[in-house]
Amino acid sequence: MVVYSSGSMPMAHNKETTDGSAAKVPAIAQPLAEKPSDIASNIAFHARYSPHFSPLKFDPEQAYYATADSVRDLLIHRWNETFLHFHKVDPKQTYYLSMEYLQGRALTNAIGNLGLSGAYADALKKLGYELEEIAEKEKDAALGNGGLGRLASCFLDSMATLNLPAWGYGLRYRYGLFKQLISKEGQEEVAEDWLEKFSPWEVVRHDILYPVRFFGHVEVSPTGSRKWVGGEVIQALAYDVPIPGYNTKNTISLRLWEAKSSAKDFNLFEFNEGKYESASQLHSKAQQICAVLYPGDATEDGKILRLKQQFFLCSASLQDIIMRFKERREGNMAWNWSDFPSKVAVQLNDTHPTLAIPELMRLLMDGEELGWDEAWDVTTRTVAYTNHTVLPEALEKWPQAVMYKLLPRHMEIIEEIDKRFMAMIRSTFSSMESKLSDMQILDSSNPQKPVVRMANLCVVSSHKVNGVAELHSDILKADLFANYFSIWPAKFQNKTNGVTPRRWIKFCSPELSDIITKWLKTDGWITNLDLLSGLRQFADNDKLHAEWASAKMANKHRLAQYVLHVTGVSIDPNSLFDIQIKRIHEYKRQLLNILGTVYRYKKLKEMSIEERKKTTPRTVMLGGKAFATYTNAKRIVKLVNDVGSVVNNDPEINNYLKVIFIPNYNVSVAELLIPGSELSQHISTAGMEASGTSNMKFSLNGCLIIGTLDGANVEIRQEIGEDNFFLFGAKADEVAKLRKDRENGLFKPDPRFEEAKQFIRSGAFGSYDYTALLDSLEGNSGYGRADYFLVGYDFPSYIEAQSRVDEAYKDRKRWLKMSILSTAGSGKFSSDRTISQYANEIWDIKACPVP
Ligand code: F58
Repeated sequence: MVVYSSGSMPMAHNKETTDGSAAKVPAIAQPLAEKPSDIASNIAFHARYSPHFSPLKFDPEQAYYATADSVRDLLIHRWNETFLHFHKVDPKQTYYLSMEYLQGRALTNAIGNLGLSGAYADALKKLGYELEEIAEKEKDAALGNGGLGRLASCFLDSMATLNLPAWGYGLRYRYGLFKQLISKEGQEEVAEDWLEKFSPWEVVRHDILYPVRFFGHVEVSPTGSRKWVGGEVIQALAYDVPIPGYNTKNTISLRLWEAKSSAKDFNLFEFNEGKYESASQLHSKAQQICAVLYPGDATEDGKILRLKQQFFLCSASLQDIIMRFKERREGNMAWNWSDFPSKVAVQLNDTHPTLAIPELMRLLMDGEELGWDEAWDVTTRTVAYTNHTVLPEALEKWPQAVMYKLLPRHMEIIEEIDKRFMAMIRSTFSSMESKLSDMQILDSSNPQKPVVRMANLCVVSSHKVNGVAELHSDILKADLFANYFSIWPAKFQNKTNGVTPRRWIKFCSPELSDIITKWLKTDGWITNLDLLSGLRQFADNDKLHAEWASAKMANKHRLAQYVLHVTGVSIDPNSLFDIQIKRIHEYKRQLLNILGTVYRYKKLKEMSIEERKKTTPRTVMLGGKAFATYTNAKRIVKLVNDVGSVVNNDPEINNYLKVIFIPNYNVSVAELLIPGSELSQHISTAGMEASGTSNMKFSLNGCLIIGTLDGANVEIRQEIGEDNFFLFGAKADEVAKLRKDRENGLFKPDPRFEEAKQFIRSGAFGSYDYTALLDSLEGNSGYGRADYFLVGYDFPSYIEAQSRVDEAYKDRKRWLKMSILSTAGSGKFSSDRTISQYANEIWDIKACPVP
């Protein structure tokens, strides 16, 4: 521990005092420090003069905050330079609107991108600390739920790295995604408070404040112009998070909106009368908006709150975008609103920010006095939409009644968009008339529950619509949006997802990264991931094999320590590390994994000791959060834990099989798990996973994949080679017929599948009654039955693919070669590639590097 005494420099206790090193560090502000001694001084300065804790303390936590403050100095400098440069050049800019960002930790990433990891490690040593120990103190910023949120964060890293003029916009949720505790009952959720102390990475912009209205009514003036008035008005205040690019000065912003009420909304009179709640009503309404990510929406109030969140993001962001556009045109008499799309691109990350469309129309028409046609032209040339799911239950449909109540003017605009769209179809594509009811934005087919179909509004109003992997984009064109595709073929694109190689290999697996750099004789692959293909020529090289194996083993040891720490179970680093980490969902089929594992356990039990010795020892790890109200997902979590308790405590078997549920899976945990993995499971029912992105992270880290032909698996397999991918299962185009066959009683379950289910039903894994969960796999029809996700159909081919894995693992040379080829084939899956394609093919923006 290090403390500093008043009047002197930070002082080191214990071993540090013996050589007095920490005592020699003067506390001097050096915001642009890049040398270890200067950095140490700047950290010491922040520990003393930017205090967040009582004086005289310099525990790891204080050291973390002081270190973050020091890094922030340099980020703010670069941020200001970037902002000024963009202001001067005035390029077209992209605004990425997303309800989710899964940023994870920032410290290691920031100093890595700044090229200062070594200097910060040395500086902290002078203060008596190891960088890793300090970095551990940071809480994950988990303002998201899964792949969609993490994709947004990878995209920001790539936008900054590629020097693109771009901004992220989101909400500053007080409580991000819940923390998952695992007890005897299964998953429990507790609030994860990333702001409990504070975040050193955000800067509040007190000058960036916009009013956002809810409820109220529309007033029509004698000239016919319309204005939304009344209701409640909440203020949106900007908090900016710096996003440094890798190896560049460019540092862009993630702007997160916070909801606030103002002092005039506080009724002092009522408060003094003792009416405390009504006196601060608006204050508490404002607090609700950004309180939590995905508040429950079973009730009407819940729905209103979610819609408020969405509108809050859209309205504040668009007011900000318009303000910036106008500010840059000041003094220039010649500008026109039709120039807007040549300066502004708005990307909607799924349908959650759809309200940006009617809000932009409203701001242009009611605020800037444009006519409908002009406003529509500007809006449609500005907005583009990314779809991330084809699951019908995930396609947003808002009750029209709720929308009328909360956003009366926007509903008028949506009605008009719908009306004009239908008229256009009738006049221009009359053959499509029979399809109109599917294509309409307003769906009133159920008069009890008329809804607004947000995806339809997005497709009609965007100039580009994209899916996130080739297969998914094909399904959009052939199925979900087939009617629109037939009238607007040029509108539809594919943008296969990617991940940032900085966070997902360079920083999380430095050992493997160094080996790659050594063999490729360049670190250029970090920003040009295609260079990884250069590893192919060494795929059989024994020296590379030895180095590769030792880096993987070091990562496995690190992971084993972590598993011991969080679960108390010791795992064998010589066993095959098999990992499935993702949100728990029936379509992702964690149930298939655990049923396969149960089957493996049963077969091991039936073997003689000699036979067991010939098997491939495995450690099966699963992790992921189940949405709090998703009952079957929670049952799956419980089952994995129950199976683990039995298997891990079975002395006959636990040298050959361990089953671990990794609690509280998040970005930081993924950074430990992925580098230590050897096999990972991406086993969704074909056609249901839009892309997947962890598959890319695993493959990049030399982990082999067992998977279905779904989402980006298809492209990963193409890139790394069919021989290096353990494929099984039905194909996407077979799924509909298989479901039909089942309905007609034509499905014959494999006896191995029956055996695995029966083993669970027998009570082998404790007294919990799994009937309800297992019954979802039984029967040929009925809600929640008939195995909609085809677990039973795919089970035999899954078990067989797992046997191929076991055999391949026994051949160390073959396995290492496959592992190297996985990394070598991962070049395509850099988010730099994805973002370049968005920039060129959708946004039409160019790099704007700070000189
Ligand atoms: C994910 N969607 C897709 N949605 O499932 C995944 O295949 C894809 O790789 C990823 O997007 C990025 O494109 C996703 O994460 C959500 O989390 C929804 C948020 C709103 C509530 C329902 C889930």
